[in-house]
Amino acid sequence: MRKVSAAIACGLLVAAGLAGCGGDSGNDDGKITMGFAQVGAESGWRTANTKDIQEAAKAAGIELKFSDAQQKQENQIKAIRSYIAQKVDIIAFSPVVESGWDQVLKEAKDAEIPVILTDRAVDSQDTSLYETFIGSDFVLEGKKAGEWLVADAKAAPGPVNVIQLEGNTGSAPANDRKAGFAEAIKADPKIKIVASQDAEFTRAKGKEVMEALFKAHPEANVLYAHNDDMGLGAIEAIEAAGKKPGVDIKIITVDAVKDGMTALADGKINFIVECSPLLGNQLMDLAKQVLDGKEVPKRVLTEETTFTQEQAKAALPDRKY
Ligand code: GYE
Repeated sequence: MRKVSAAIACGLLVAAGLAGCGGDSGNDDGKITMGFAQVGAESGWRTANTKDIQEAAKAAGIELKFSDAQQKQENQIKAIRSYIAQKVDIIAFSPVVESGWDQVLKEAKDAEIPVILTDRAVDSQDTSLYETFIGSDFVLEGKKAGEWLVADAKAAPGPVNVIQLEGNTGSAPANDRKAGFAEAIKADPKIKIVASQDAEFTRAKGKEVMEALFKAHPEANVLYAHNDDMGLGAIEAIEAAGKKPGVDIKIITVDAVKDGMTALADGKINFIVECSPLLGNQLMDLAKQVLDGKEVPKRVLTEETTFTQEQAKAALPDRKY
């Protein structure tokens, strides 16, 4: 086990000209233990993210304690508390929702265990409660989705009526993808969101909610889903209603996991905004830097692109997740 305080003390000794802290400043057993509190296993994105984190920890020689919160904040808080009790060296987690973290983050801080936010943000005012936040710009993702629709709607003869399937209520990607999209579609008053509902980022809920919303809004001709999985579930509902996904109802999703990209290449989805789940290597690097007492940027952004149907066909053979 090692502590940041030890790393800092070591830094002071080096600054004072005293040698001998070794490469792994201040550790007692040389091994880093990371407690990772994952959101759940709700989507293809999440499965790829978990696998990537587990593989990256192994490659970096970091011992990983892993927990799955089944999309419940209380489970994640419990997991974090248990990592504190186990005196792990560092905690990383992907917060299910944005609010309600201050107390448990203070407990980690008091125990001198640094915290890295992966993938999703918290809304804590006190940013000293975590070292850094690594992940995507979800507002930008929503904007890219909306901008595609604005461009596509130029050719539309009549109203563009959108059903929106939202990710979990209160989660950073749901909040931000909704806001970015709303901002972008302001450019064309012809585009209206006729219904918008939480479908929990899962395929099953995507199908169920789309069934209900489409029944209530048969005038809908666009679906914007905050992730591929909800979009894929909705495709089943659209087909069951006797409509053609990608043609009668244009579909825009976020993530670009393999199943989503396959549906895009097959013409059932029209546009996907990429969100990369491959955060593992960067996370392990940041953890090592933090534990070595080095300054790390407060925000580390993931780079990502977008895919049309043609681009999906070209990218699919090399898609890793
Ligand atoms: O888009 C969705 C997953 O937080 C970026 O969570 C992540 C989102 C991702 O369930 O598929």
